[in-house]
Amino acid sequence: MKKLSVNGAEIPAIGLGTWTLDGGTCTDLVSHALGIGYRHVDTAAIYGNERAVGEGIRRSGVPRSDIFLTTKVWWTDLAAADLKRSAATSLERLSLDHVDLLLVHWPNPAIPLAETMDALNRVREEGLARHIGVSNFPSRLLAEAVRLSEAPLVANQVEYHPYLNQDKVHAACRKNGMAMVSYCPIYRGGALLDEPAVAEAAARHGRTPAQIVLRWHLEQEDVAVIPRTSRKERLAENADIFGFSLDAGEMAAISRLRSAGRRLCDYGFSPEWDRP
Ligand code: 1BO
Repeated sequence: MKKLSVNGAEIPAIGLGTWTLDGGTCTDLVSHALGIGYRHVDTAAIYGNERAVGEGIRRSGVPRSDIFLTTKVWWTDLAAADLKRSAATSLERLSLDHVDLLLVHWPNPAIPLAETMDALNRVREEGLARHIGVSNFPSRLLAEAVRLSEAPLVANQVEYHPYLNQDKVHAACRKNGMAMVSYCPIYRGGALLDEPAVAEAAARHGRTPAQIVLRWHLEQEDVAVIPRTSRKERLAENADIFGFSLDAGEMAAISRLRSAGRRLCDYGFSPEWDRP
């Protein structure tokens, strides 16, 4: 499976997103995904499923060292002591001694970013995380986070799909040698998958519309995807996107959908987003 080499990290280009999965379903899906070849799993303290994810990893029998596991610190826990406690508690729940990537889940303007980045670096130094990064950081805040971090940041995980222009964030990630990891990569299905640019490419390649959209992500430099599904049969479909490619015309047609400017995840605590 393709990996992104970014600032010393090797991130499998496709991972399993686990947001909203929990309990036995989550354990089952993580274990099944790893069993069919996934090597990248994404969770977060706020998802409430770290125990289930850890159990899925153990149940899969896949060696821990073969798996790239990400978790995240919630935005209310970004003061130094809270961040350290959050990282340690995540590991307790996962029943693991380290994660591969620890992300600041959302920025928090009420807590100095310098304090947060310093604490993140200390947690990395102590071995709780092999790599560090951020999530939901617009380009201006990403530049600030990079400047404040001793260790290179390896990823910024953001909402990204053909309905949302993330050129500025993508350029900022590339400038700093980082991956951009797309969550909600297929816009939770629905309307996007019926768009003619997507449906026509699907018919031409004999692929599903979801595979076309996931391939659209991977055609872009240093972009990884973490589609979430609660259906086992979809796991194999989502990962089977390496045997074909989209040409420039297909990429452009799908990318034109970004004029819609639709965002799924926007909250009272969201930062000021980049404008296209
Ligand atoms: C509120 C969670 C967004 C994706 O991790």
